[in-house]
Amino acid sequence: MYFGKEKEQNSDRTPPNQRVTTGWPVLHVGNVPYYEKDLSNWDLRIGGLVDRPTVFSFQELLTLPEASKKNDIHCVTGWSKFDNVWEGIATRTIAEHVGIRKEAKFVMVEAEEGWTTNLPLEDFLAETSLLAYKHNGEVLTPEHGYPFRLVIPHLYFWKSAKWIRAIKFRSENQQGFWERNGYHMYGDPWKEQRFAWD
Ligand SMILES: Nc1nc2c(c(=O)[nH]1)N[C@H]1C(S)=C(S)[C@@H](COP(=O)(O)O)O[C@H]1N2
Ligand SMILES: [Mo]
Repeated sequence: MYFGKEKEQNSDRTPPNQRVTTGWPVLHVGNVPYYEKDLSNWDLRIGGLVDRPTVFSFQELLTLPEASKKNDIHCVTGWSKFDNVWEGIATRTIAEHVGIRKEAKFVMVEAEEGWTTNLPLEDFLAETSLLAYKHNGEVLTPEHGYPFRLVIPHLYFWKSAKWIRAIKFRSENQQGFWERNGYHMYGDPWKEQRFAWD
């Protein structure tokens, strides 16, 4: 792995004990999912505490207004990657579409093979959060989350679920996959909230 220059390591863009990489490591548990070319076997379910539970096909999602955002990402294993340009759909657009009820305070994100992660609603709805299908101008590769992944850049990157299949709005904060396995419920890289006890 190539690490960036000393100058970047010390910049105020790098959270504590992170190192900048120009590559893009692939990290996940389980298998990279296989989809039919036309994505007819893929959908995204939005439910829980919403007024209009919705099942989006891939084509239906692409009819929503597009968003593009540039940000830095920080993996809990210690690498950070700067200036990622993502194209996709703002999480706020999804929220407006389904109508989030006021009892909703947390989000559970479900991916292929039952992988999950949780975060507060406020963070899901941050101006910087989106559902991405392109990175730096290219459609996401299968390894990086094709067709859609969540991107929540202000939290450690494990909150940015690849291969998302459902988003559920909840009144309680429940643990996702890594959160059950010792990772922090929130995961702020600037406060080094890596593990449950941090
Ligand atoms: N579905 C799914 N999403 C996931 C994971 C996973 O295991 N399954 N791992 C997370 C972790 S720990 C990290 S660091 C990032 C890595 O994304 P990348 O492989 O595109 O760098 O994906 C996150 N999203
Ligand atoms: Mo990670």
